[in-house]
Amino acid sequence: MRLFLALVPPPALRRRLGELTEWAQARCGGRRMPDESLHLTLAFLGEVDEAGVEALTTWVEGLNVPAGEWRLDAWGCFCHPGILWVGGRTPDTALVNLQASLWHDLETLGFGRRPSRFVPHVTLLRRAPRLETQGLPPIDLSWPYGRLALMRSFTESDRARYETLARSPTT
Ligand code: 2AM
Repeated sequence: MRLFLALVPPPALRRRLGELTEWAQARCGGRRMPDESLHLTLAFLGEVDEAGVEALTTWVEGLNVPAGEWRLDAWGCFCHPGILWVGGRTPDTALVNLQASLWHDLETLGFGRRPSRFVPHVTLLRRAPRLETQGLPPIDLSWPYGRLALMRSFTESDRARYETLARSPTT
């Protein structure tokens, strides 16, 4: 299974991000992320075998994720694949620390794909042909979090779909 660890937005923020996505798509084109798929990836694990899924599930279900609040105040893009995202203007220390601590545990569990850089972002559009972040409206949203999700990604009818396999306890 192709797995990743993510934060899932609370419902009100998900709706707001959905509105922004709709607005951005009208302007930039491309494929929008469905509201129910919006997330922040903290660790991408790639293909994991059955024993790995079991070990990750047990670990996530016992994980203590310190509560925090991520400020979303910037638009950004990965221009070549045409990805438009929202994220923070400055690196969020709590998220950077959380990502590092997750990778510390993951490496102990035998997962070794720690990326060389971490750009916390929420993808809103993919393959957007008219990608530009200039002129998009200012944003300033808050994302309170305290739980982590172990998620599986798969393709269905040429679309990426996500399924939650496990969640850390509420903090
Ligand atoms: P994206 O939103 O920037 O595409 C499931 O695919 C999640 O894992 C998405 O959030 C995706 O980021 C991220 N992802 C997919 N492939 C990845 C890779 N090779 N390295 C890091 N993150 C990846």
